[in-house]
Amino acid sequence: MKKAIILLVAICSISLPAAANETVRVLDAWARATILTSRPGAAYATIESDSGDRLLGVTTPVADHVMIHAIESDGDVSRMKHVEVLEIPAGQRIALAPGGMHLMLMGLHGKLEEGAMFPMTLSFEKAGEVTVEVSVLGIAADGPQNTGKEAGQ
Ligand SMILES: [Cu+2]
Repeated sequence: MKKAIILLVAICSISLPAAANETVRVLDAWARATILTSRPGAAYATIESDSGDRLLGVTTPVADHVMIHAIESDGDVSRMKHVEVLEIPAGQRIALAPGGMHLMLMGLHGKLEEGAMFPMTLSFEKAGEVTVEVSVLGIAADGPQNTGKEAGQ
């Protein structure tokens, strides 16, 4: 009986989403719903790597191209800065979140509708390509834990 349970656990861990890779993990990928296709969309995720890696680029079928953006503040003014390569230090979690680093979806092919999902492929120097499913949350969402739907949000 115990053997059967162990086997079941083993099967379950194999069927985890494609985001699970031996060296790099891309967790909680989400995007904000968009109203206008003329404005870029923004996607977020948490990335971690056991041995350290570098994110070289991102693609998705829902947009022409994806840029890695950081926020740079200069006094009261904050502006977006294009990041060519995002370093993922070993054992650290890099959180892409509203108000900070994000993936800018340039040239959206259509509105990102709340509740929809779309694939996004992240290319890492060592781990190669990691494709994740991105959940589209509400336009006021701050993340998968705060979808902006709770009272008072
Ligand atoms: Cu941006």
